[in-house]
Amino acid sequence: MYTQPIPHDWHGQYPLTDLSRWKLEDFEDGLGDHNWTYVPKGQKGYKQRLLEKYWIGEKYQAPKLPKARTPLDAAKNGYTFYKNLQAPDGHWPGEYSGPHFLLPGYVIGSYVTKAPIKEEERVEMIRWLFNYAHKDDGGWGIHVEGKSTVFGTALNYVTLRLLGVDAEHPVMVRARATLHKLGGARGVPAWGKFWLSILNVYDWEGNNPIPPELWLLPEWLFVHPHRWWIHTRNVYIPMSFLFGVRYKAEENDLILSLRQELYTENYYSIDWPAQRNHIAPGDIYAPHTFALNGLFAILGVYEGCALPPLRRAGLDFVYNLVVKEDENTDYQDLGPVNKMMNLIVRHYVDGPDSHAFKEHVKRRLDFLWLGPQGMMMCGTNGSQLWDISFISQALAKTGLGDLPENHESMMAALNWLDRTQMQSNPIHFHTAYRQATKGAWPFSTKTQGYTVSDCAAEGLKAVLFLQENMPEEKRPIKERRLCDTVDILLDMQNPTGGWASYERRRGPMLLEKINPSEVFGDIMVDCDYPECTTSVITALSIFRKHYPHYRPKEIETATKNAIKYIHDAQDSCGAWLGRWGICFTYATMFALESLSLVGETYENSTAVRRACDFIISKQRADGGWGESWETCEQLKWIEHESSQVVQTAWAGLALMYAKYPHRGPLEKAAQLIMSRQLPDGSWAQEAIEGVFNKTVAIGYPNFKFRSLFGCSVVPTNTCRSFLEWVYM
Ligand code: LAN
Repeated sequence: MYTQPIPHDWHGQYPLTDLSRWKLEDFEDGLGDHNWTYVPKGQKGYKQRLLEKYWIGEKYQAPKLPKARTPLDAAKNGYTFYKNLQAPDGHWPGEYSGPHFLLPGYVIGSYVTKAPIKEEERVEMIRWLFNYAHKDDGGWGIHVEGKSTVFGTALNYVTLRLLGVDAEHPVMVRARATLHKLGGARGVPAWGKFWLSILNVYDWEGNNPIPPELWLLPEWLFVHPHRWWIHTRNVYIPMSFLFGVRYKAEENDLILSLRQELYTENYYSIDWPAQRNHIAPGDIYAPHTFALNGLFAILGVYEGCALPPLRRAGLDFVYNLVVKEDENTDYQDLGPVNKMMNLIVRHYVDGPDSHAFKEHVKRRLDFLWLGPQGMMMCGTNGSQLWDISFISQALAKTGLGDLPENHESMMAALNWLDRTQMQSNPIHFHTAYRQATKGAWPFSTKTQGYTVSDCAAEGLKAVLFLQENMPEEKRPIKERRLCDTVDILLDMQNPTGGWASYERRRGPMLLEKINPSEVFGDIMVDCDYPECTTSVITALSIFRKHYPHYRPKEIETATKNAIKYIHDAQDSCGAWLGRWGICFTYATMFALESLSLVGETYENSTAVRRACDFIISKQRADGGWGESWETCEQLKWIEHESSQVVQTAWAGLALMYAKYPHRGPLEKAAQLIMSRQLPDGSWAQEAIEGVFNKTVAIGYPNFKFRSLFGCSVVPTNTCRSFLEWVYM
């Protein structure tokens, strides 16, 4: 069915599509969805904008700017360039890639449901995977910078085969050899077992049970799935459905061949039940606990005698949750993993001609992004809100936003924020176990529509700053809507004083003992994070300055409790461990911002002093900081090979919040950032910046554009942006 052959001497070195024909769609609703489309040959060529050329990695022409002499000039130059990357609807599109287990879901899900993948998308996906095959062994890891694992290699090998790459292509031969060296696909971790079973190249008997009946347990039970972290439960909902019906693709030649290619032994002689707890040693991050093995043993016995009416009731229950999730998000779904699983469920139950399945097929595109190395599936449908809120704050606070040449751009950003705030709760609310959304902002788009505490907070800050000098009647976002944000934020605080990501904490930490993922750490409970907590309390405090009459007492108490949590969360090394960025540098910047709110500085606080001493001890001779993503996995500082512009800005901000008394380290940091600025005002992409679930690195390429601005501002207004402070 695929037309273009993949030459055996092509390893992704050059694109097989005409890159100048790719277009990033601008949708009229202005909600910031991302769709890359290919203008077919024969149709009049599309005149690509700098925006597309930049992200695809093609040559673009941007004026060379006068060399910056001061950091403020450098920031000005940075924004002059960055404005070119703003979409007409006001947001800044961008790549959001890194994990290596997302595209396999896209391709397997599309294959088994026969959802078409366009020819140009197909070859660009192949290019991406070829380019990211490890140079040393040809395999893939759990993310782009990780070592080869069975999880990454088996799934991406299969993906390439489904995309039409011949098993004897040299890239495949090499990848297969690595997979076999790692023991073959038998030891693939649980989520890999699941995807391979869907494709019918792994036996369902080799999977630990995921019965949908878990949802029929009484809700007050501490193990009830509605208490799990939203990403975990939303993945296990469709997973349990597909497990419950033992969904599998029909056998065909390719599937039969994959059964030979993936294993080191005869597929038909594998003892499948013995594989349930067999995981390749190099893949394991969260080993099965005694409790988990016990639970699986009980569920295994149950599986042998599951009562059909109960199974039916369980399946109905989770199917309804799938439908509600689809309808709440216009088939976008929470993230890329549950998206593709829900798509299969809807195909299976509702059929290929159903409205639901057709919408799913369309919405898949929102997750695809074309980068310099080819086309990948992103961690979410983008990081739209996250990026726009930080850049808006930085501009407003540096004063650059007030320059006449930036006015239009800032207004476009404000209008995008206006359209993106959620003004009602989900259609299916309590019955879908959802957190309220009225007043919040999501991480990406309004369509996806999930509240995230820190995104709501950063969105609020951005709006407060952008509307600061506007008379009330001119403000697109009126006071009531900002009060709604405050209501939701206050409501989401945990009794411990901190804030989690999507919801208030729903279950005990004990639930981590039954983390079944094997490859991710701490994914069962949405617990407190210094990053989220800081965003929320800084937002509340800025809000309070603007609207002092609205719930001042509650804001004060919430802040006090949050500060206590921040103190409790400090690591013995003096820094804070990051959960969403790398790693000590990231979270320490946030924690010190929190402490600055209550006047804790280097001079008067032991906690702050210890943190600063830690940060200073990691500054490198060139003035920069560089922390490896491996810190997040190993929970101890691991130096990156080189200093990083983005982390240097974070460390600089951390010191700035602390009112670190010596200027030297900050000056050196600013100089490093300036020295890496390119003549057109941009910065080159360096190492990956973000992380999740302890083991998966994910890129935030838009972060570098803010590196010189500093990204946060404390309400007392005493801290200015990094560059201003250093050169005051
Ligand atoms: C994100 C991205 C943003 C991130 C921050 C806002 C930065 C953070 O402060 C709170 C948590 C949040 C919203 C977050 C949670 C987990 C996400 C959604 C991701 C890291 C992006 C991708 C990841 C998601 C879980 C990927 C799909 C993989 C699974 C294991 C289901």
